[in-house]
Amino acid sequence: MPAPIVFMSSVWDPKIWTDYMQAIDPALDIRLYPDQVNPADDIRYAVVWRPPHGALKTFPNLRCVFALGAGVDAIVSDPDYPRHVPLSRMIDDTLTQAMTEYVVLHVLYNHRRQRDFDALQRLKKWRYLSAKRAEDVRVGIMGLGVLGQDAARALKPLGYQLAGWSQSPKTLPGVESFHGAAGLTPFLQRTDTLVCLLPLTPETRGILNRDTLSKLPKGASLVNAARGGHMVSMDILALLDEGHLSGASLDVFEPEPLPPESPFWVHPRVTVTPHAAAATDPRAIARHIVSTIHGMERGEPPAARHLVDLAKGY
Ligand code: NDP
Ligand code: OXD
Repeated sequence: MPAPIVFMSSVWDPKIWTDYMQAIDPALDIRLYPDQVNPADDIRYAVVWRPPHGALKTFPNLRCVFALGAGVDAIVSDPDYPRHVPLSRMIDDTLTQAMTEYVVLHVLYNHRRQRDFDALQRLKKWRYLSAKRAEDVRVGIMGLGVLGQDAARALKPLGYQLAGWSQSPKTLPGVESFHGAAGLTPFLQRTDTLVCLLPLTPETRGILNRDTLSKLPKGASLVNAARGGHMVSMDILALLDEGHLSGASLDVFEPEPLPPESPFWVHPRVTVTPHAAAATDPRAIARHIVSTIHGMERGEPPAARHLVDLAKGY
């Protein structure tokens, strides 16, 4: 009998994922949480996106949890997460490429003043606005992991001065590396366009606040494609109104969906997208999950590259 798998997501339509998984292996026994699951079921694997806290601990024979995305904050923040169970997250070229496209688009959008041109177009005003040369624009990427490194790689040929901030130092060609608490202020002080690609952890929650963003040079712009929980929204709105920030491209919010009354929707210097920077390709996820389950059933461990460090929370 194949090992039973539980699928838990209140956000995604399970059929998309289960169909792709069962197309690869029709024998997979996938049960939807909570309706198709009994406490007595010998559930071995869980495929999850924002699972209800406390739910995973009810499966004593769990061998692996698969996150349907790259960010695992909604899973590791569960105080009852069974910490002996490996958590595998999505690392996939299609996801990485999509995020890189979003970052390049919005770095250019802010640098080339496209928000201003869009406003002028609405007024039918033909007006030239100058932009700095790319080589004079300093882009700083917070988070130099899978996504941050690929974004840096794609921005490099455009000529930007690049730097990144991470927990540990990095050696990446053409990217100045800053790290740790001591590296944050000098990193911010040299950054004209700040791109946030950090995981959301207790250390990074609220990191985009008045104190940190005030260290950016006046007129800097912000691109946040990581998590809404990184932002102190009122601080960002105030810094935009004061002109300290010239613009913000925001893909993620807390809560999501962004409520209709949020000032972000209508702020003239803010570009909102609905957590659309980098959706995961369900076929790629299905291939990864099914091949990992097959390997684990043969006694192989899940691929180390995908494993979350539960102590670090990402
Ligand atoms: P990784 O885990 O590969 O990289 C995280 C990076 O952040 C690492 O460089 C790490 O440093 C750094 N970091 C973590 N904590 C700190 C800290 N306290 N101080 C300084 N640096 C820190 O993650 P990914 O690149 O795969 O993904 C990043 C995030 O992007 C996800 O967690 C998710 O929230 C978001 N995301 C958003 C999507 C969207 O559609 N908007 C889609 C996919 C992901 P070090 O390298 O030293 O460990
Ligand atoms: C992810 C996301 O973390 O889509 O993969 O936000």
